[in-house]
Amino acid sequence: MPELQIIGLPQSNYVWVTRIACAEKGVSCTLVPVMPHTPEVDAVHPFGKIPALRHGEVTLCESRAIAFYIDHAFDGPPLTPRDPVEGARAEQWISLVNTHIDPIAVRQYIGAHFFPRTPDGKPDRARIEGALAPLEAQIGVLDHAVAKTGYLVGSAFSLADANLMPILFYLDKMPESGAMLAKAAALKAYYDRHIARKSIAETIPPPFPGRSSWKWEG
Ligand SMILES: N[C@@H](CCC(=O)N[C@@H](CS)C(=O)NCC(=O)O)C(=O)O
Repeated sequence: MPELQIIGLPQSNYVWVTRIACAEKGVSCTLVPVMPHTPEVDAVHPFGKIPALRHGEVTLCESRAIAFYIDHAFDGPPLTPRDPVEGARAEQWISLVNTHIDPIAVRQYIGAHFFPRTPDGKPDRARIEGALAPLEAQIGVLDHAVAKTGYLVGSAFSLADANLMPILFYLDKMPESGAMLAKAAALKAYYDRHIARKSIAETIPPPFPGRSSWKWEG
């Protein structure tokens, strides 16, 4: 069996999802920790984004497509329900998180903390302040979504949860969003329970180079 490579920095929430998918399926993978727009990535992704996958002759990009391949090419528990309605609900949540929550939570809010592009390198307060109201509304939506069963879909862990957890990990670490999460009782309980799940706990990325921990120190 050829080696399955996940190509991209482990701190990327989308790379992390694909590593959780491998762990859930019991598929061993080798991480190739490279930045976006490097030759390894550009060889697979037409726009140079991470993650990319290489497995023998198979190359793929886009986290959802990579997770589909991992789910269907290997034995092990299904990553999304095979029931059409429940499966569609999982896809619905993956899409909602990727198209609504990731742009505000990761690209705008977390990006403004970690990659501010300000002259002094300090967090970009304008971008942070601009994200707070939509972020609070989104946390409210997620809090409501997981309140009943403790999962985004049905009553079992699925790729929908795997896709959200890396974002919650970062929101938990940042000051404003950490306070919002602490107040959202159902979502906080959901986060605390699933962050201890083996597939997630074992794939938590190391802090960014130059930082000693994920604790936010400004
Ligand atoms: N839709 C893509 C998004 C991937 C993505 O945005 N990756 C980020 C890192 S988390 C990236 O490569 N950013 C570099 C860029 O946008 O140029 C997926 O699901 O894989």
